[in-house]
Amino acid sequence: MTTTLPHPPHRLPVLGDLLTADPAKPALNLMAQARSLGPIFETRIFNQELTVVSGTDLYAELCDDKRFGKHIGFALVAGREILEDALFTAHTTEPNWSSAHNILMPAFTLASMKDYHDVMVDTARELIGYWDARAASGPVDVHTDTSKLTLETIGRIGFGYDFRSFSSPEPDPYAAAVMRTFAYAGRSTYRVPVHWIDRLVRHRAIVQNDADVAYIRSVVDDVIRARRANPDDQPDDLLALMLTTADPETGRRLSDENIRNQVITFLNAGHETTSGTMSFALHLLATHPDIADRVRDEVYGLWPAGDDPEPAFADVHKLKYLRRVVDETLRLWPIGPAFFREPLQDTTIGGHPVRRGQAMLALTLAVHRDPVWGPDPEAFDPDRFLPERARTRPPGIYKPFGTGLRACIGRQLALHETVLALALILHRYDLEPDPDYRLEVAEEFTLKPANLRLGLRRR
Ligand code: MNH
Repeated sequence: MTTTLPHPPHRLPVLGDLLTADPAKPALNLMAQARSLGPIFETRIFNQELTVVSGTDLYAELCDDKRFGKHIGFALVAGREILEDALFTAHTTEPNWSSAHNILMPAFTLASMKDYHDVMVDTARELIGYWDARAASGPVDVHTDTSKLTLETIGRIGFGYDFRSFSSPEPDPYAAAVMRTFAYAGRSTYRVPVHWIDRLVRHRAIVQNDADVAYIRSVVDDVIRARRANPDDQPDDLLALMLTTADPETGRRLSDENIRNQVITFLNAGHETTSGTMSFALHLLATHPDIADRVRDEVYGLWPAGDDPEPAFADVHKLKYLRRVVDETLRLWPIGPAFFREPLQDTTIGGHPVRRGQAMLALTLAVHRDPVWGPDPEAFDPDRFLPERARTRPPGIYKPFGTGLRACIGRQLALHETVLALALILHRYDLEPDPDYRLEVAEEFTLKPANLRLGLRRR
């Protein structure tokens, strides 16, 4: 049995692998290191050890909820300081995790998407109106604008909040604060282990973040207070669900403070991820015109060219090729490029002993590009997701939404919103890539295409 794992070269005392780490692009860097270090290796920055798993068999093993669970470490620690035991940052054993999970799950089923469909159509039309007014004067800033779309959608579905992203010239102060806290958490992957040095190094960022967090909390607290004051006048949204429902298993209710943290969690988790998916898909479609043409044929089959589409809920599920485009986009660019796991007991994985509770990373980004995907895993080929081709691959290697109990609760919502928006965009515009643009991927907790601009021509 092997007892020592490979680690990056040039390891130093105290600093560990700091020299070979890349705090700006942690997942991309770990994927590159995995190519030479193999399916399981170990990194250490200061005193923080992390076992990185990128081999397909070991990754599938790490996803077994009977032996491994979600680990709250690294960037999630920074998130937890703000969001405490809300869904994303809770330990699975905390009572608020299962209560919130039980209360909210019914709002995220495929059938529940019917309730959100009209809001999604409205917000997508707002994006298109916004682009109609701008496209003639040059390329649009894709990711900024898809993020406006997804923030509007989750703001309205989540707690009846309209950020006026498309109508107001200035970004909403709440939206701006959310963006900054997100970037802050993304930069907090590794911290200097000495508390006062850490505070000193990050002083300005910490002051700004504290102010942002206080502001975000006050906005949401005000909304909750207003709802409590008018209990009979609840719109049909996630906030109302949390305010009025008890956990069906235990009868527990969520506290107002916890509900506030859940709302903020949904705004964060539900917006940059979905917009990143849309942005990468638009980049891939713009650079693969043959695939964009196939999508357009499918879309025109539902809503003839020239018409103003009236998308029905069921239409979204008829767009099977477009759905494969989205699946393939999330294979190549899983917006959550990795997730943390920990052994529930001392155990071994691939013959290596691992201790209960130690930090392990399931490196989705690398697994999604493993040779098991076929001869050219880097190529954009939506038909990989044809059922007959999917059946030829081992199970458990495609996890853009995480795994098991702690998998993404918003998966159906994200997929419905993404397919719908892309369909309407391709119905309306030809995508004209900037010939000089080379895809540049930024990592701020999630992956996103940096500085992506696209020319849009009304069809
Ligand atoms: Mn989402 C968990 C990816 C959209 C709300 N999400 C996760 C995880 C991944 C993920 C990966 C698991 C993280 C971990 O194990 O630490 N999420 C995505 C992607 C998209 C996405 C790729 C879009 C595409 N997520 C959304 C949307 C919402 C949402 C939309 C809300 C409306 N996600 C969550 C929540 C969790 C989560 C809440 C935590 C669930 C839990 O642990 O119980």
